[in-house]
Amino acid sequence: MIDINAEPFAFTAKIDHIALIVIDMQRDFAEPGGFGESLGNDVSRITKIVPDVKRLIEGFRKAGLPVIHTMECHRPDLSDLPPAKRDRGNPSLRIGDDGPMGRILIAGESGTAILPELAPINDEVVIEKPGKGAFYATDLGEILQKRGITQLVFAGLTTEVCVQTTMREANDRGYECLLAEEATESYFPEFKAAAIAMIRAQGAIVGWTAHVDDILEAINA
Ligand code: C5J
Repeated sequence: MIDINAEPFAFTAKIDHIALIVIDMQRDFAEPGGFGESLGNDVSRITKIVPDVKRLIEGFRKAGLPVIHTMECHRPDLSDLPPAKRDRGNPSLRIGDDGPMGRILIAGESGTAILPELAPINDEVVIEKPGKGAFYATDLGEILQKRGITQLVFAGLTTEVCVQTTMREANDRGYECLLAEEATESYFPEFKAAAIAMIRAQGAIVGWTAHVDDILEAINA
């Protein structure tokens, strides 16, 4: 066991039971022409975290620790897309529509892919999820249980939507959750700050937050 410098207090990492989970680092959220931009967001903030996400992934790989990736996406026939999700708001492109990088957020389309710099390697688990949370309608829970994972380090997009939702799902299922601050981002800086504050408030009510350097130093010690 090793303590990671974290907020609101040290996170005691159990190195045999910890995994990194990288949430939705997909072209559709990070690149012009994708889903994120179709919702009116400025996507330029998102790509700035790629170097920090990359070094976190590489640190886990170097330490021989599991890296799990998630992708928000739907089946081509949209059978896993509730109308309430597809029809909400007034995006320029809806999920399933043809966009410049293929059909928006549809499994197998080039825009739905994970950014090439952060692509999964070898036998890393990739969870395709139709919801914001990675436990909903996926086999993530069984995979973690089988591998004896009880602690999750979180990175990815977006802090207050899919990252926070998955952290809350994980926390309720008994996982200890640590968010890597520089390796997550939102289209709205104030939402990122608020999500970080909410997560670690009230004695880590959802989980801990820590700097990438502190996490890497601990897992590579
Ligand atoms: C959103 C996500 N924001 N991955 N998805 O719709 O956070």
